[in-house]
Amino acid sequence: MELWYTEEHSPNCRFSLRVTRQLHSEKTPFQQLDIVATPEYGRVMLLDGLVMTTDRDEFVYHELITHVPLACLPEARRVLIIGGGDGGTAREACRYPRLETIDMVEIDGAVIEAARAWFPDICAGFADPRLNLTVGDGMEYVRKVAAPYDAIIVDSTDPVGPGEHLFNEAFYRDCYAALGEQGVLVSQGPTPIQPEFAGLLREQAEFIARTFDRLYLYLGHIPTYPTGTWCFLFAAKGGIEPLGSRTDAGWRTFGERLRYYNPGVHRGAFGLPNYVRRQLDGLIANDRLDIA
Ligand code: SPD
Repeated sequence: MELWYTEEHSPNCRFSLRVTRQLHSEKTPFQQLDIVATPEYGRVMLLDGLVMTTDRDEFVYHELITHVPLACLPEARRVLIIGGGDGGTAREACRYPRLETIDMVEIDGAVIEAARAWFPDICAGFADPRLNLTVGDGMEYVRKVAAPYDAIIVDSTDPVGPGEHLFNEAFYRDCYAALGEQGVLVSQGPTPIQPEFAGLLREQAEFIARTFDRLYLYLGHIPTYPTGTWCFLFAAKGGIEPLGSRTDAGWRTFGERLRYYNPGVHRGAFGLPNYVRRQLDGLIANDRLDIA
């Protein structure tokens, strides 16, 4: 008998993977956590039935959510990761020797433990002495934190369930306050191409645009996320420009080891299809970028 995992992307569209084994299943205090083995994408972590991480395509998401902001901040020393319990974003941040502090706040300790058990390569950064792992609510953490960060990376679940409050305006205001004079917040956003999510994306962009000095959007292709077209919101405090003349660096020392990110990907990710520009008309500053 064949076993299949199916995620409903819309009432009319489903995504399925053949499963060879269920490796882990747990109802945590926050969500349903499952890990399955699949021939197509390797091990897959599911939260509340939605794909979060797969062995085969996680590098796209984690490299994009981490290296795009950090390449724009050659002086960055302090980074905060909110969410990211599988460890992929921490792994990418730990590649930068210049980072002195990498704080990470994940609400669900069970996700961290499952990553340690089933995704040792993805969570390799957990062993880095600069990484301070806190199990707690990222929203509360950012409200109270004192020392400013250079970058805040919101590696959350979708805007339903335990990650919902990481998409509201009050949270973005606290993030703005928690950044230094020049800083960047990057948050993952929903797919722009599916009409069901268009309102959510526009609302998220409105909240950030009202709070930050400038908002940009960039795209990546993550096959196991709904539609495969995924977006990231890049919110600048001060004069940080995603394609500014100081966009650099640091990553060049380990660039050969990356699987997705490079300067061409960085520039290209900010070039948006017209339908996305229209959807976010008046909110994003991508048009000001020199990406001819
Ligand atoms: N619909 C899937 C969205 C998942 C975004 N976050 C993934 C976390 C991986 N570190």
